Amino acid sequence: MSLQMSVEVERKFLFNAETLKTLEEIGAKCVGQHQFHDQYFDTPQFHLTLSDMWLRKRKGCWELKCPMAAVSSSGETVGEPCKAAALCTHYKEIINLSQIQLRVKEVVKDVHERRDTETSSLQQDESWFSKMNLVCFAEFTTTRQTFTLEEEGVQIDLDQADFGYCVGEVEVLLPEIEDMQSALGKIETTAEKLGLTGDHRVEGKMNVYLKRHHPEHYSKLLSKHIL
Ligand code: V4E
Repeated sequence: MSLQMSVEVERKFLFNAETLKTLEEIGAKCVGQHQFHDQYFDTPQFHLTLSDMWLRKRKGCWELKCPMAAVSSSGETVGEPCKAAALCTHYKEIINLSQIQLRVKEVVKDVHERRDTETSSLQQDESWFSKMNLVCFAEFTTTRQTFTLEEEGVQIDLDQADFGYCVGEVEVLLPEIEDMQSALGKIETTAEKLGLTGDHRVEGKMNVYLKRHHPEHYSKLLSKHIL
């Protein structure tokens, strides 16, 4: 991803051996397979994730996913009447480190203010997150096969996490202001082409990881309807 800030709209799905055949039949192009290790960070009190903010380090780079205000650039509430909306998630993705630090600081304000008197620099090096009392709460490696469906402008990822969970996702990346409805339409069309039938959201890797490894954290997120 090259944009400093973008909106990721995606629908997760469960896949099997047939999915590869279907991808070929519908004209999806395989653009490669790669592996990455993710480390997710939060305070011990879960300030970030309980605000639905997901801070991670992937391939040496910081990334933050956070909720998007449900308001369009014209000030109207973004309507999401189609079935696709209920099955999709959309998050703002930030990869600029200063912007990430600002967002994190807003949420972890209490902790940060207490520690501000102790140190005042160190924003560029790796100690900024320990200063904000952030610790790694989840880490896993994913092997990802990526496809594109050019006529729909979507990316399709097939992920295998090293803790034994496989999940696919149909994804559209938008510059921030662009139309959510068109992204949902592209995802819905692709889902139909792939023959996806489920009418419930499919769990992501993090859901399954936390349920297995950190059930208390998982329950807190569930009770706030974040997962
Ligand atoms: C858990 C979570 C987030 C962390 C990242 O999740 P995900 O997009 O599943 O990871 P990945 O590896 O596919 O990232 P990518 O390479 O696509 O950038 S971000 C938002 N959530 C919450 C969440 C949710 N509540 N429900 C579902 C279905 N997914 C995620």
